[in-house]
Amino acid sequence: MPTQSEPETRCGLISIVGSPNVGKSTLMNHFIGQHISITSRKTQTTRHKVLSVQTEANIQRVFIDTPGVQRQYNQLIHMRMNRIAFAALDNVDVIVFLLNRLDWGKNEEWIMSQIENYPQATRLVALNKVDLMKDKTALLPHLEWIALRTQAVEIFPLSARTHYNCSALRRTIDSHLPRRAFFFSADCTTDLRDDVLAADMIREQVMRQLHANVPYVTTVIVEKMQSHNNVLHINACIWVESVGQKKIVIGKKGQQLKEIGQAARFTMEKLFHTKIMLTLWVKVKRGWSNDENLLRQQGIV
Ligand SMILES: Nc1nc2c(ncn2[C@@H]2O[C@H](COP(=O)(O)OP(=O)(O)OP(=O)(O)O)[C@@H](O)[C@H]2O)c(=O)[nH]1
Ligand SMILES: [Mg+2]
Repeated sequence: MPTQSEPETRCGLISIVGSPNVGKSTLMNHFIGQHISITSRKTQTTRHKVLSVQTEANIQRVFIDTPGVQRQYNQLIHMRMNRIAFAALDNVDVIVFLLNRLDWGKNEEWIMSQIENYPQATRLVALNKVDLMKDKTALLPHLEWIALRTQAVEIFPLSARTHYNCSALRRTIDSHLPRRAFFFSADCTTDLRDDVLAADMIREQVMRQLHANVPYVTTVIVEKMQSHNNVLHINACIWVESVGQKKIVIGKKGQQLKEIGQAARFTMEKLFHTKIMLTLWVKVKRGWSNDENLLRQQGIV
């Protein structure tokens, strides 16, 4: 029961952190019931911190999805992504360390050592993608070891895709949120700028539709976003590193670029609740992933 001086509401910051591709963004999107953070089968899909807010009765959950962190990297962008991810653990109330099933290697050891720098947060561990495990009893002997290794308050085998056990994790998160006033207004869903969200939705399609190396050498910058006669006009540029990559993104007679644009427009229309007119260009800039200005424009600082 709240005391007289304590507010009736609970509110807190929950960071989801882990290796690339373990399902952090899928889990956050499931929790908030919206596709705010982009997802794909490829690693390094999320490049910046994605904050989303969910207000339900007297509880406000502020989720922070983070880029997958990597102990070893050789580009400025990866160094920035690591920095963004760990900075997102500052002052949070709950850290959800997400693993891919029982995968535990040097990267997870390193992430754990970083998480130990944030003792203020309740530490929860979730083993995602257990829908891919035929024999779930194989989990049991490992849960104890992971509990010891991580000193987690609780461990949750779950599936962000099938939603198995996700509500148990959510209930535990709720019980660790402090009694305090809401940080955001009840109708707020994210603090991301619309141009950053739009650029992400375009890059999501690049990640999903193109194969091999191209998604990793691609970035998207929205240059104009303007409403006119109830239509949101968005002009965006897809930056790649070479002329060959530009040809792949455009495709035969522009077909590939058209498909990227159509799918991105579809997700953006749902997100922004309006009709969208999307114009895309592809430009070449060698070494953009080490380019301070382009990274800054995408909020990767
Ligand atoms: N089978 C299965 N696949 C999942 C599950 N959760 C996520 N995935 C898939 O795993 C892939 C990566 O998911 P993301 O949510 O983008 O992973 P992430 O950890 O945010 O990745 P980065 O942002 O690159 O670090 C996608 O293809 C998801 O559909 C799950 O519970 N089960
Ligand atoms: Mg992600």
